[in-house]
Amino acid sequence: MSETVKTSQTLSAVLDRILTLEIVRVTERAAVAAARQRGRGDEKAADQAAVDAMRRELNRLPIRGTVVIGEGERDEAPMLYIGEEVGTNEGPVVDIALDPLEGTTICAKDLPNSLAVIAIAEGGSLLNAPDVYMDKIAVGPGYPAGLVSLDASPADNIKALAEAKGVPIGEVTACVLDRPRHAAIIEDVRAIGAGIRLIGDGDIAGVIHTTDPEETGIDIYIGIGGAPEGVLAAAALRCIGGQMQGRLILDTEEKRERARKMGIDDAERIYSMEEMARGDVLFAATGVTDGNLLSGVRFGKKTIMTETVVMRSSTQTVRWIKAEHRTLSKFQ
Ligand code: VTB
Repeated sequence: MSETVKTSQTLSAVLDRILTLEIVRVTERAAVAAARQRGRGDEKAADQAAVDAMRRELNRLPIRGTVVIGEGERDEAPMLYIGEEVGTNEGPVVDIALDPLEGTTICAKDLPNSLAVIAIAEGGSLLNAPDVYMDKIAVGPGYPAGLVSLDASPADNIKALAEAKGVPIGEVTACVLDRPRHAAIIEDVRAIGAGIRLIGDGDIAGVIHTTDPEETGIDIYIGIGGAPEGVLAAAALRCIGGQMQGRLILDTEEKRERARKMGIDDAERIYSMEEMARGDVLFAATGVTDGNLLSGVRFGKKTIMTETVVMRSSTQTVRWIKAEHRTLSKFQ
């Protein structure tokens, strides 16, 4: 058996047996810290609390991890910046994509679907994307490959989806971030009679929601959001199934230069879900505020309750973990 095979088997075993539970702790802690700031109107305080907690927990994991999607590029983020090394420095070499508080504004206003999110994959297998915008399209599992494409118009994508699903166009709902930049998409989609769920923030949740339309009422995600959130969403979809494409918006020389430094030379390239998150990927998200798929953190008299989904691409196992935490000192 060659060294490489041995290493990847070891990594696989570690991802499965150890990290699946370990990463739940990481998102749980971040979610609880953020939830203490829920509804306080202070986005920065909520984000900082989540970052501190996530970093503390990550540094206890038996990994040699590099943050490839993080709080920002080194000069703008003091903690969990892109390139920061985390973990105990023993164990497998892994790439980490994280968003300790996805939807800081949602959390500050205590609106639905803010999450603490992380993805872990073998070193070198997550797209190193700069913190720019990304054009995204995503649908859930069960459709023929290549059904939707960033090269097609939103209307054509929705028509194709309605046909594949076997429903009238009027029964399709697209999730779109509520931003002026999406006026044309919104018009295009409404003109053919489909519905739009406008969300204020939180497009990782928006993408994940396409995987369970019966529960969420969302069939397709379309529009421009953060590139880091795009890679995290791709990691999640790799585990649950579905299709996604992303294209970085590198519309200035400065952005193209930042991308080049991360190894991206083709500014127009469309990335498939598999190109954004390759190999065996673990993904976990804990609800901070209540949402369609996950309840938010609940503070009881003697317990703190959290709800987390943790999944793995190679086995497509999706675990829902409702936890009652009684050692509250751990969450101080
Ligand atoms: C999205 C969304 C995030 O940023 O990526 C969005 O998922 C895009 O940026 O929750 P703008 O807010 O600049 O439009 C967030 O809303 C915040 O990070």
